[in-house]
Amino acid sequence: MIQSIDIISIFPEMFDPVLKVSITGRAISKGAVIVRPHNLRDYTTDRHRTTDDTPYGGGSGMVMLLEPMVRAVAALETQYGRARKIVLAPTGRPLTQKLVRELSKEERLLLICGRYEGMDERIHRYVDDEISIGDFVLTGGELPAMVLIDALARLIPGVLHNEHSLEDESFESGLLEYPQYSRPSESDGHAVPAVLLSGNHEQIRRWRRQQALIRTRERRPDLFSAVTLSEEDRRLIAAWDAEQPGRRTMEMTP
Ligand code: 9D3
Repeated sequence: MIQSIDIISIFPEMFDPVLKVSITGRAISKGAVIVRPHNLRDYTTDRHRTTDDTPYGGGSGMVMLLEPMVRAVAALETQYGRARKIVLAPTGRPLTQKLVRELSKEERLLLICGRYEGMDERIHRYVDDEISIGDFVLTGGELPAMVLIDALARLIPGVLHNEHSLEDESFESGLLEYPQYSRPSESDGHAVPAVLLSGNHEQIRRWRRQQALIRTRERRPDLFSAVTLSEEDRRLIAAWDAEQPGRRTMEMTP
């Protein structure tokens, strides 16, 4: 269970608003988790408090200096105890719910955020993992660190009003969620699917399973190909396909 998360960044104040509000803020104010952002500049030793320099071999941009990072890591582990040390970087392993669950079992995390074009490769001698939040380019590791903290905070028991953990398991089982509706039952000519108002819970369960399957096939073929379909799943998919106008069956193919 996570006790504390330390963060090393040149913009520690970026974390303040996020730590105050929402689920993360609630987890922190309840004392469920302690989050401490630290300024990398406090671990520099030169007069200008330098945290970056030009890359050996040339090229554009700047590279985060190794030494301030290493000093910060050492100081924080001495002060607060051993932590699982994670560097946020676009070259890291993709963040998944499975990895979030694994990290949620640690007592302490130490997150290292980079800026500029990247970090000195030797940082890997001092850290346990390198994590990315997806294949898009941000300006630094601060937002990815906040994404990770948010995902971890909602797994702390008592942080969410209703425990989502079982639903999460179903996401981990590999399907997107079914569509949801609330009041009104009709809006601007768009009605809520009648089955959801029927009170027939077995039919509702089947409809939701069918929608989850169809959506996943349409939007996330990568997830869909990894799912093991039950006999019922196959029937629900076949029934959906048969209902769709403009379908082409084998018989129609010349
Ligand atoms: C020219 C190569 N660039 C990588 C595509 C260099 C580079 C750009 C931006 C290196 C670091 C960054 C800042 N991004 C992060 O630190 C980062 C990140 C991201 O940009 N996307 C997804 N996950 C993450 S985790 C850290």
